[in-house]
Amino acid sequence: MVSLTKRFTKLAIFGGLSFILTASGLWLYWDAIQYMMTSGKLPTLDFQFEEFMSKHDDIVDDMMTKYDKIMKMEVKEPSVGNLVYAPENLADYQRENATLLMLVRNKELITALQAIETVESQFNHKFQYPYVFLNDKEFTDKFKKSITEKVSGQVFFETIDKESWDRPDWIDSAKESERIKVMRKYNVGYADKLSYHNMCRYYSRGFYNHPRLQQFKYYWRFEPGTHYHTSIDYDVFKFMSANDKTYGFVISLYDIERSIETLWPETIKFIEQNPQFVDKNAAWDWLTEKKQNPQKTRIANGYSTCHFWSNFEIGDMDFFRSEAYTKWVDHLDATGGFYYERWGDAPVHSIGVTLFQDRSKVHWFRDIGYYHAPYYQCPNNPQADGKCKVGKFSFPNLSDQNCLINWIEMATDNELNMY
Ligand SMILES: Nc1nc2c(ncn2[C@@H]2O[C@H](COP(=O)(O)OP(=O)(O)OP(=O)(O)O)[C@@H](O)[C@H]2O)c(=O)[nH]1
Ligand SMILES: *[C@@H]1O[C@H](CO)[C@@H](O)[C@H](O)[C@H]1NC(C)=O
Ligand SMILES: *[C@@H]1O[C@H](CO)[C@@H](O)[C@H](O)[C@H]1NC(C)=O
Ligand SMILES: [Mg+2]
Repeated sequence: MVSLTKRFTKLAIFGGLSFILTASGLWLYWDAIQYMMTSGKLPTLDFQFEEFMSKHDDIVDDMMTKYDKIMKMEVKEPSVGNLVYAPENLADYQRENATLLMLVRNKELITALQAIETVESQFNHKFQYPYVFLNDKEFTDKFKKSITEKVSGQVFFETIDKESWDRPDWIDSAKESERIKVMRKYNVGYADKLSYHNMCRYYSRGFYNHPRLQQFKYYWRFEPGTHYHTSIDYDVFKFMSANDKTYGFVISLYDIERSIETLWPETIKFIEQNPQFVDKNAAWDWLTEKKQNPQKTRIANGYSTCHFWSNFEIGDMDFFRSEAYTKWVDHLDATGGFYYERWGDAPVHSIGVTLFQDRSKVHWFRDIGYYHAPYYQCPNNPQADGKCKVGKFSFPNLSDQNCLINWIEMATDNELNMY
């Protein structure tokens, strides 16, 4: 249906004014009917107008041109003047209160080892931060032994208690299966996989209170199968601390709008009841942007769906433990949205860190080369391993998923001066 719409619109541009009116009229009509049928609501004129006016392909081209230009500029490391480099003598090194963190299944041993190898060789052998591995099941001896042999720092293997991991009993299973059916119809990835819902919920509102993680302030989350393309010679945790950052990311994407239809309305409900938690420098414009993918913003009921991809993130868990974030995610959880929809931890983190604190606390690690299928961040960094093409983002058909430029243009005053 989308391609039919697109074709109509394209034809119209070449076919003269009368055809433009017919085709766009049809488009609005068609889209509005679909929207009403699936949501049971009337479409808002505001979004209809935005979609009518937006020239999707031109906007995407423009964004990718800007992206390419920025990624091709040479960067090495943040130009803050307070970086701490790898010590000569690790025995005396005063580390930040931080850990590397991976939630992982026993069967992911091989891909976990690959990820550890790049984290070790690009960063951690120089600093030897500890690792925490979390699992909802017991780790096997084989898993623990293989991992322990690969890491330079101290290592903890921890099990997650069922209370924090499992789907709560009060979730209405009839409603859940009904909603899963709808999401499947819209191809929402992992909609019918319970463990995935549990994982997203746990990464949204659980991990930072795990007894083992309570002893740490900062975490660097990483995932099996990911790759770090650049050598990182400064201590990223000390960078966060010295520069008053609470959240760092590399890739920023739009989300599957059908997975988070009520995340934003529930958030608005929460802040109407708790306005004191909203920071005066929250990233409103960024959160509600609707130019590049207006249909996403509409289906997500006002949230652009743009988020920081969380499979690599460096964060301050004391922020996640704060009253604002805690009360908000408890509110979210009580709606059942982690099961009736398929809320990801990435949009939850992203909304939290840009709404309840000054947006300047978020840092784009522009210097770090990174890959998690199917997306790259591949900067022009002399410290790169040369295994990704500078500026490469993904397959060209995924270019419209990139919203990093929104962050640079709408949410920060000085992002490009950080390097
Ligand atoms: N222990 C445990 N870890 C899980 C489970 N599901 C996911 N994970 C971990 O949670 C993280 C995110 O899961 P992924 O399956 O990579 O999710 P994703 O990145 O959205 O999807 P992919 O594109 O398939 O990588 C990874 O570190 C997984 O190893 C689970 O049921 N148990
Ligand atoms: C590390 O941070 C956590 C969370 O803020 C805190 O409870 C703990 O005492 C800190 N540890 C050290 C050694 O400072
Ligand atoms: C995008 O292109 C890649 C490779 O050309 C293909 O494998 C993938 O299925 C395409 N994805 C979509 C969403 O069209
Ligand atoms: Mg993954």
